[in-house]
Amino acid sequence: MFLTASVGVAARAPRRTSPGSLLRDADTALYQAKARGPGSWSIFAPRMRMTVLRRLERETALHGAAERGELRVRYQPQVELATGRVVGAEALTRWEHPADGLLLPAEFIRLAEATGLIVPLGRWVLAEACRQARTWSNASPQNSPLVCANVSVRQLREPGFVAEVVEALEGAGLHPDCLELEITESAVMQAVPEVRHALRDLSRLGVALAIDDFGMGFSSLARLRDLSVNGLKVDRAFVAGLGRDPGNLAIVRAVTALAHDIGLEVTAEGVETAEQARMLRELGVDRAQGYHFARPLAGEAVGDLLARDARLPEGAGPEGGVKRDRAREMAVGKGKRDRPHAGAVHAARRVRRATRSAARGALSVAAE
Ligand SMILES: [Ca+2]
Repeated sequence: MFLTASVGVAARAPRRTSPGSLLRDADTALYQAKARGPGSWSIFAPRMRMTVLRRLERETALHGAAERGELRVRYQPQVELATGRVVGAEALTRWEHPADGLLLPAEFIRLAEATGLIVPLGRWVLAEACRQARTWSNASPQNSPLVCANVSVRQLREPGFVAEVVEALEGAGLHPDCLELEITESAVMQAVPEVRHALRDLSRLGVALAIDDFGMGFSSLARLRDLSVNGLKVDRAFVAGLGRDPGNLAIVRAVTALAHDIGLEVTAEGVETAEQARMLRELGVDRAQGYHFARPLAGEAVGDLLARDARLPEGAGPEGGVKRDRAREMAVGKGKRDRPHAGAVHAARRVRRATRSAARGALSVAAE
């Protein structure tokens, strides 16, 4: 069991503060502290009252948003850099808020994580993504992509999470090889026992695991070898700096080379220009996603790309310029690799995993 404490602090204003309002102010500050995540603290300021009120309203609205049909999942295609083929899609959640309009994950995922609503929300998105992946697979069996779902540490710590994944896969009739779960670097690096066990069980199930936003925590690649991880996604901040900052180029080159050496696949996210795509291709990065290739799309639109065996990018695209979406997306879907047919794809994946295991074994022998 893990216990954390959050603290809200309020100071008594001379002659003006009753004990009741002092407690209420401390409670408001506590609410703010909790919004920052476990183990945080906050000192009361009057402006917090409005912020807390808005947050309470949003929290109330988020309850049951899925049941009311307000949540959508969009899928951002991932391409194999060498060919431009769509090999997967990351599932990204959108909330059509009745009053505030379309909200991106950055506007509600932290709230969902702080309140625990991420658990039912994540479960819903995962089930949706698996169903969509099965639909793609049925329509284009020769070209069925990997669907990638974002998973928070809160979900990973839930005792029944692995069973939920199994239920989502079975409910959709989707092979575990067709699912990749994206886990943030900080979540993996906490490496508490229940997270380690969940990662191990998911890996045994055949689900791929990728480290999301890689580089933000500069975690040790060596440590990833022990955590059942199959790949990593280079954070968009490094991709954005390619061509401008030689330091970023050096980091992406080093991360890619080391990751490949220990059998991890590398995906670049936030690719917005042809120049970035070219540099990433030259560095040997396996997969990429971003507005240069395609923005997040409805499931049917991705299905259309797969059916046509499209190569991305296709022209300028209807959205014209790049609309930056720096939100930490709650994704449920990633790209798959070339899939001449499902059997060959699964076999190829198994070979890659065996290679990774061999690489891990070789490295641990070398270290002894
Ligand atoms: Ca992600």
